[in-house]
Amino acid sequence: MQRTPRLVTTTSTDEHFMRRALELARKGTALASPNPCVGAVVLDSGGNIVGEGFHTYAGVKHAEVLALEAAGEKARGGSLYLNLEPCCHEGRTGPCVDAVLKAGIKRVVVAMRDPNPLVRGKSLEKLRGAGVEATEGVLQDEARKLNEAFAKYIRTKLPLVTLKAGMTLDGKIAPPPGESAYPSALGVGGASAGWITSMEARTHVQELRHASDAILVGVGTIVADDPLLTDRTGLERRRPLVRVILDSRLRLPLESRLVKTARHDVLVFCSFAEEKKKQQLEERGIRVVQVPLGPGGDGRPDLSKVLEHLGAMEITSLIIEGGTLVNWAALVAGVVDKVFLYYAPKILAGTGSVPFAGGRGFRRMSEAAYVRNISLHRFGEDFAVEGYIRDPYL
Ligand code: AOF
Ligand code: ZN
Repeated sequence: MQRTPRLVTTTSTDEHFMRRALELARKGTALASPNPCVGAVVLDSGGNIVGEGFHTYAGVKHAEVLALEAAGEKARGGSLYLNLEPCCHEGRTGPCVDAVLKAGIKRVVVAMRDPNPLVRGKSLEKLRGAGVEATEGVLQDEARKLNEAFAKYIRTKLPLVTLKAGMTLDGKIAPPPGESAYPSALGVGGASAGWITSMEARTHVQELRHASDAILVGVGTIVADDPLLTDRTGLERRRPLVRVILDSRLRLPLESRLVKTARHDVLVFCSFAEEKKKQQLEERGIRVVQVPLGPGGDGRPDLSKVLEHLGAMEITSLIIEGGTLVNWAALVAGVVDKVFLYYAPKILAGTGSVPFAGGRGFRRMSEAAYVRNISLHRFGEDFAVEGYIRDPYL
């Protein structure tokens, strides 16, 4: 009789517990920022889980300290799994590396080094110097992806910028302006008047928003679509999603849904502020910030100044959601770190429909924005391309 070969799945023990640490870390999404998402698992000397923890900014304590506290004396002689190297500096809390040593942990497994310039490998060295076995790099790719916004922010004080758009296969984000059968509340009609992408894709956009600290659109998108720009996942977040509008001449309609729902979570960047309009917006709890015009000569606020301002507010991630001119402005300014582009299996064709990125466009193939390290996703009938124009870790 022929024997059927047994299928053996080989997930190493280290990967198994690191997966759990990452799962815990993800519970910190929208709660840990501007700090990283960190999860920790403590095993006793027999390899049993005796403590777990994850970081939330409001909770202050770092993940490893929570897990060590849960384990108590059982941690002695045991091991610690963490998706991020422990810290070795005095911040809002003391150096975790000392807590690890004090608990008598014999082996530490981390997925990645802490990109924080105050740490960056120092804790691993300290552990090894104290005779603790320290392994790094287990599920590193996943860990780096989870904390890519933190990595960029902690080194540059600027948010990670994701350019997001939903479009047809031929790269159109809306039919010709003014021709929609369903005009928006503000009477113009545009991209949202009849969705391009599927419900599944739009549900995923909500997840992107949930994991982001801020969202930005141009005032043209407010006039055309009257969007709310909110996180509607229903999941808890520590800080509201900051809604940012690029509006060089303060055209933002007072009757827009955005203005009506502003709760100190709306920020308008302008270059020319008419005092009366500024006051009207400020009376409604909207912050108006004047920044110089960008170098593009297109009469738009300087995006790098906008990002500096957001970074100073501890915004670690920003999604740009259009429209066509803002998308172009962001690309040509070189401020885009990554793209998340959703494609619906539709073709609009024609020169009148609105392209993903309008404006002048790059003039030569050699100037084109190059998207690397691509992942493909499926959302119902649609697919999405996620990729990087800049490596957040470089
Ligand atoms: C966290 N949670 O679980 C770990 C972190 O200001 P502090 O004291 O909260 O320190 C924040 C820094 O600590 C952070 O930038 C990162 O380098 C390091 N590790 N942070 O918030 C954690 N392990
Ligand atoms: Zn720490």
